[in-house]
Amino acid sequence: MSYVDRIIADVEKKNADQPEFLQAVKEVLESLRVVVDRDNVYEEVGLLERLVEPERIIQFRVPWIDDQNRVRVNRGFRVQFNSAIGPYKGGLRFHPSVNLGIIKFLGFEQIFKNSLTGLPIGGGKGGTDFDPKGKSDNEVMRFCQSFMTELARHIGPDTDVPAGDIGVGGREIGFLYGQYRRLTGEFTGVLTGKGLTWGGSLARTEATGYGLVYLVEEYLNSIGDSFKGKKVAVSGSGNVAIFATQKVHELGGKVVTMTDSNGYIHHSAGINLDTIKEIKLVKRGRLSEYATIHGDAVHTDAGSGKVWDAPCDIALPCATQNELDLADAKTLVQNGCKIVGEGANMPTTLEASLFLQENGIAFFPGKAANAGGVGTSALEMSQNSERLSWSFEEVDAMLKRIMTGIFHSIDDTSKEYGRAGDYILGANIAGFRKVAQAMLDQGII
Ligand code: NDP
Ligand code: 2IT
Repeated sequence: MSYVDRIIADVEKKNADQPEFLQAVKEVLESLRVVVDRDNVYEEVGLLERLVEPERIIQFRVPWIDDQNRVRVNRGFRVQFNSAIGPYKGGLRFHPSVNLGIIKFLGFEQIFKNSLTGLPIGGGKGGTDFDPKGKSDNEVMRFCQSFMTELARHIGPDTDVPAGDIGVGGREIGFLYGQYRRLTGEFTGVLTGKGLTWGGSLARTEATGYGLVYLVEEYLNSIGDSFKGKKVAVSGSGNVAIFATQKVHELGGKVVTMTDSNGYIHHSAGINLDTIKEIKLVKRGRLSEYATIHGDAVHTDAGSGKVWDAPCDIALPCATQNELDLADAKTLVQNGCKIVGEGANMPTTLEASLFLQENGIAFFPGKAANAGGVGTSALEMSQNSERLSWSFEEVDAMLKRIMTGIFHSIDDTSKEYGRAGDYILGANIAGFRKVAQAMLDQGII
């Protein structure tokens, strides 16, 4: 049995109840065969065994009191996966579906993503099964304060720096930061995605969506094309989806769809982002309201059809994991889609991503395509360390450099291994190399 097969079998045995984690590990290890099965050094130092086991898992109780004075209890997690190249870095997800397996998959992906940015950040992720939907601002504040009361003892500006993810935006980061500061008495860069008046970086809010579009644009430029005139299907209507849409529109493309957990809208005239921002960022409402404002847009309930049924040139899944399956991939190919760029983490199932690649679609995995968010978080850390803040234009230019750099790094790596255009392989190997070298250099720890 090869080294990779042995590790996959072992991970399957030990984590049978964590399907998303198994999916993420298998995808990465399949790509690494051509590296680790060629050189015994990795097996000799047990590198893969160490890579798939988090350095530390913290799980904790989060008690809080709701507006009816009832005691509620949620489960909190922080998975500190790998700190070989820098302090743990990765978001916090607040969503009822959160469990340890999901946080582990996200933390594992984060290791390679963070490495691809070229910046010194290790991989981590956290979250809770608390559902911010329908909660008052005061309930969210009390929850965040309780969550941080435990988390604070495990994080720090040089050890572990959390940020946002699904269900965690500027409001939540504010409440979390306030509680950290109150507990420790320190004003440090312990979180990213902070407000602009208290240490946040310009362009961090836009960074994930903008970065996704910068990477895809660099690919398009490399084949003599651009976003101009392209019809784009976007899923999600949160932070990543909104700013991806904004940048597509700036570059002359047209986004025609968006989704939330209740369904999707199709607006062939092009999505009106002002309306989306008002519904989603100001009112925290439902996407279906869009169709009551724009009479020529159609809303389809979840269960009655999927966003990937809409014909498009480029698909940008920006909502959540496994939202694009094999049947969707077949529909996309049939409808003439040419590019899929993952704004979300692992939105495409394994079978779907392989089908897309086999059918000539340029497929950009999330660990490369959505790395602009964490990359800009690392720029926020740099600004906090030097106690300066850079202009929007400076940060945006660095973000663009990071994303074009990632495109060329994964493209070159795919060619180096004789698999030109296999960006899954390119991203996994390019991300792995730097972390593996650091682990080799630092001994068996
Ligand atoms: P938000 O909470 O801002 O938005 C999430 C969007 O996805 C909402 O429209 C939400 O709909 C939808 N969604 C979430 N869960 C589900 C689900 N189970 N089924 C259907 N729809 C769902 O999150 P972000 O935009 O920040 O994150 C989106 C994705 O991007 C995630 O995969 C995240 O991990 C990834 N990502 C985020 C980064 C960031 O900087 N924020 C960086 C890199 C990746 P509804 O409102 O109905 O819940
Ligand atoms: O998945 C991700 O990369 C994020 N949610 C952003 C993490 C960060 O630390 O900015």
